[in-house]
Amino acid sequence: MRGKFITIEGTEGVGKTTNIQFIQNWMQAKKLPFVATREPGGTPLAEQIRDLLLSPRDELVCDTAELLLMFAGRAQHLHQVIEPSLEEGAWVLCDRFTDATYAYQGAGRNMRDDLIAELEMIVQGSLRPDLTLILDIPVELGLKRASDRSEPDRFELEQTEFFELVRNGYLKIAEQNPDRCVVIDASQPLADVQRDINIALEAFWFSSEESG
Ligand code: T5A
Repeated sequence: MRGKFITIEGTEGVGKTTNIQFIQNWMQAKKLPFVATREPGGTPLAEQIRDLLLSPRDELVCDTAELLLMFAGRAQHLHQVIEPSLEEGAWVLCDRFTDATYAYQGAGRNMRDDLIAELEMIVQGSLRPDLTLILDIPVELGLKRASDRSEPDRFELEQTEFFELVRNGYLKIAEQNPDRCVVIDASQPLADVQRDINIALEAFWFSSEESG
């Protein structure tokens, strides 16, 4: 049976990396075969593209170049990791996917959604995540957590207003896709965030089992 595709999303410092380990533990407890991966990245080529995208640089990266690099890495990642894993019956847990493109390049950089949708169709066809956990947090708190943890990457150098647009972009995606998206209040203490993630995973598991 084909595996399930779960993505985890949110603005900077929202706690994706921290909670991915928790979700992996949940999958292990369910004895599910799974692959944990990330975007941008997930293959050697796509990781090189990630470095190009995240390294701070003097040259201003134009929006179209940024968008196309995101999808170039995604095409390789899908071809080499995501599709074959799902096909073999493994669950795929991905730290960010195309919702990040709608949120960052679409809402954040003001690129047209129909243009992103066209690239999405070319690169993914009909593939979409089965479940998306959107960790939501006030922008300032997320940026504070991210800056306490490490040096800023090229995106983290953006102004607060940019991340407000990104956050609203994610909330709009959640509103438009209630069947697959669950918004989690990530400003709570970690134990409470993980309790809510567990509830979402169990509900998804139950409905997957029901539908066979
Ligand atoms: N991007 C990506 C696009 O623009 N378009 C796209 O299509 C894609 C795929 C990728 C960048 O690329 C952009 C978006 C991003 O800017 P990334 O590394 O995936 O970069 O994203 P980041 O948000 O930068 O990821 P981070 O690793 O910085 O943040 P996380 O993983 O969300 O946060 P995490 O888990 O490292 O937590 C941050 C700190 O907070 C603490 C943790 O211990 C850690 O110190 N923390 C908590 N503290 C208190 N209470 C809680 N509940 C906490 N949860 C975590």
